[in-house]
Amino acid sequence: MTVDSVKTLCPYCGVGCGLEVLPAPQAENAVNGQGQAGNSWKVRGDRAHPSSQGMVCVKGATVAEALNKDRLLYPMIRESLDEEFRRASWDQALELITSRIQTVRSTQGADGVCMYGSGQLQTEDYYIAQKLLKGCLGTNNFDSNSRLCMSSAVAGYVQSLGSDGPPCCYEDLDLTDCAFLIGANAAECHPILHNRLQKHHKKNRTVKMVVVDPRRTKTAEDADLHLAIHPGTDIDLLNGIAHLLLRWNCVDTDFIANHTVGFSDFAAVTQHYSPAVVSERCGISVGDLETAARWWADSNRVLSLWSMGVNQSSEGTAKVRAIINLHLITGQIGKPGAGPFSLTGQPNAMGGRETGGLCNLLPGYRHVQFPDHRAELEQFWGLPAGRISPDWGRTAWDIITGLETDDVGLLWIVATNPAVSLPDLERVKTALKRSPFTIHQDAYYPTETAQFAHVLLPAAQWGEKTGTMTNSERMVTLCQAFCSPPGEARPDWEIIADVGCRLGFADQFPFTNAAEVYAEYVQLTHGRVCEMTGLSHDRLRQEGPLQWPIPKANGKELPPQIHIPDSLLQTAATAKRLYTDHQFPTADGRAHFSAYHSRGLAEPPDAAYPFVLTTGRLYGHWHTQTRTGRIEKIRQMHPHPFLEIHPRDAARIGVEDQGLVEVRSRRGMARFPAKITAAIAPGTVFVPIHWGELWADQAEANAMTHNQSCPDSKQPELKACAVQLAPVATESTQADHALFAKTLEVASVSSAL
Ligand SMILES: Nc1nc2c(c(=O)[nH]1)N[C@H]1C(S)=C(S)[C@@H](COP(=O)(O)OP(=O)(O)OC[C@H]3O[C@@H](n4cnc5c(=O)[nH]c(N)nc54)[C@H](O)[C@@H]3O)O[C@H]1N2
Ligand SMILES: Nc1nc2c(c(=O)[nH]1)N[C@H]1C(S)=C(S)[C@@H](COP(=O)(O)OP(=O)(O)OC[C@H]3O[C@@H](n4cnc5c(=O)[nH]c(N)nc54)[C@H](O)[C@@H]3O)O[C@H]1N2
Ligand code: SF4
Ligand SMILES: [Mo]
Repeated sequence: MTVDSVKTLCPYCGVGCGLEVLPAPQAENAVNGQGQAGNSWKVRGDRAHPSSQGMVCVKGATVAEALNKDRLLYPMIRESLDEEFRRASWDQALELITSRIQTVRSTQGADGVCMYGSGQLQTEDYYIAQKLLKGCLGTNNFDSNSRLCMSSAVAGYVQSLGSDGPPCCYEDLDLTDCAFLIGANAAECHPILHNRLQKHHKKNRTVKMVVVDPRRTKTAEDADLHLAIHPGTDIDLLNGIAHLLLRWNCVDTDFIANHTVGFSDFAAVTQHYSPAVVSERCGISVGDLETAARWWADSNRVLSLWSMGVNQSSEGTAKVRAIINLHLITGQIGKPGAGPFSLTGQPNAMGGRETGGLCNLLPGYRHVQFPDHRAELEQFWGLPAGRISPDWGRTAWDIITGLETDDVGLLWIVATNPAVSLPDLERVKTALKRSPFTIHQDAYYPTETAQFAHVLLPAAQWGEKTGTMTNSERMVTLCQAFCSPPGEARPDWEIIADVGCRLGFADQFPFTNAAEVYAEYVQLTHGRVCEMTGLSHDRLRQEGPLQWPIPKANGKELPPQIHIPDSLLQTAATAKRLYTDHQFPTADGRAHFSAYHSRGLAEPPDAAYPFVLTTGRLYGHWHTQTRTGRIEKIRQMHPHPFLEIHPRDAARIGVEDQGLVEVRSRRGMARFPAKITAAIAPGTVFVPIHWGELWADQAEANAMTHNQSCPDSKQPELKACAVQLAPVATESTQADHALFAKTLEVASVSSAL
């Protein structure tokens, strides 16, 4: 397939920038480094994309460079993990999978089968997987890496507002009077969104920007106020701000009276959070706390933006709800420039939620525990009543414990690399080794997870398949294919549907292309908050990206959204924002305050493990590096992992800049060159998450982390665990760096296929 220019979406972060892809000039279209004939592509920002208006960061700009490197080309199988993989036909591989699923169903029941997916799947892939697992097989054991990412945001929105769905849009970044970023390093992780906010912030001197992060990140450097709280003290801070707003009487009493419930319990809780108490617990000055509260009080429009510093916590849902509480006491929701805005991590984390891609959800923002939701799905899918289980399936972590207890008989991993990204990695790897049958469906080989698989299935990835994704502001983009998949790689939905047919569910999987899958799926959003019955692949191709809610009117599609001038902002607001009428999709139509005290970290530091280790991301790399580790420019940008440590702590443990430090928790250890910096507070250290065992020796962030999770969202506390530090004696720092230069070796391994 060759084309002039194709519009698609960046496959990395949830900002969801539009891309335009063109074939590179012929001269560059030579045979690539791996010896396969491959095209090269030129990527530029799509100026017509409403979310990004032509902007891209380094990841989007370089993504095409990874298309032809180290790809998994054919299905591969082996009987046991100590054997070599051998090439198989699709028919052999899928027959093997089908017969293993049948065996597990008849010996252990359907709940012995698990699929673990990812926010990097397209909506069509997600939908087909829900239909197969939750519908046809009758097990809710589909969970995704969104469990590690967005599940606290989902639970917080559902509990406080009645439904998932961020109510804001990116235009709010241009309209706010106060941006309150908490647990989000947008400058590195949502760079185009951050740039847009900075433009507004720099142009309008009265606009305030607050960043709440234990580290002085690049984002914090751009803020008017950086609250460097101790890890895990967000609820203290948020309740402390509410305490002051109530004390100063700077609350929206009409909004509270007419549109909320639970205010008095919340107000009672905040009484315990005096400035003196909060200042002490969070490690910030009373003056800074008062400034933050003052800006909340004085701003007409407050927009809070949060990400993993909030969600990845053993009280993640409570943190999300504490943020929403502030919006509810001040009436800062459902209007331009305001609202609680969760920044999604992955490009289709939102689509995953819409299609029910967590083990407690069903398509169309439905929940497994509601009988009417299950019945609607069973009927729509043509399945017997009672097929869908009313219970939560296995969460990501429950899959691991299920392997430990032999309750999981088959694990199918799609578009995620859990041998790097799950917490308590030694335990995870031991469990994966026990797995009777693991399938890893991925675009690349090798990956860390492949070594635990019995079957490898080659997936077509970005650029090689057409489907949709939804970004943080509910904008749906058609990601169009512009080249053929390499080898025998196939789109994820097609592989899963093929197995569905082989299992005897051909009636449920009659699809011949992704557009048909989408057409079926959108019907399930009818009347739901995430209504998108007005969307189709054709419409998205013709009109470009569109934001939901977008209903179909009496069988006729509504006119496309048009750009509305600022003078008519209120009209625009109704189309772009949720809850502009202050009616919430709860039983009583009101938003619900929560009243939580902070419980603090699940594993606080103590005498034996005196430091808090926190983890996160760097601007250039994407997660486990399957793409970005293979892009020279990005490797040069971030050549090796490191540990950020405050000068005082470095002196105390006796380590110099770039000297090797051993980090040990109760579960595991790793070693990193020290990066001594006052950007991190004493007592806390930081490591990036990007170096799994393929890319560096003993530099896995998750070797140390634990699995303690939020009771409501089951999202693990990946942002904090207790560690001890010790310098490692080495001959020279140069030698240390050699430890981390594994990338070149890796690049040659896949030629074995
Ligand atoms: N460059 C790049 N961008 C990405 C990704 C990537 O891999 N690389 N991944 C994408 C994905 S999937 C996600 S989920 C997002 C994540 O986006 P972010 O959440 O912005 O990124 P992180 O670095 O994981 O964590 C954010 C910050 O939380 C802070 N933090 C730690 N503990 C606490 C705490 O207790 N309270 C508060 N308030 N803050 C705390 C950390 O210091 C860190 O700076 O990024 C997306 N964008
Ligand atoms: N300590 C700590 N751990 C964390 C985090 C943290 O902040 N701290 N963050 C967590 C979060 S928020 C996230 S989102 C996870 C991310 O963790 P992972 O999901 O494990 O990371 P990725 O490297 O993005 O893995 C995606 C995989 O999908 C493959 N892939 C890409 N496109 C396709 C496709 O179209 N089809 C298929 N089948 N495969 C494809 C890639 O090659 C890659 O192997 O990590 C989590 N783990
Ligand atoms: S900001 Fe996110 S979506 Fe935009 S180009 Fe960068 S990685 Fe891609
Ligand atoms: Mo994420």
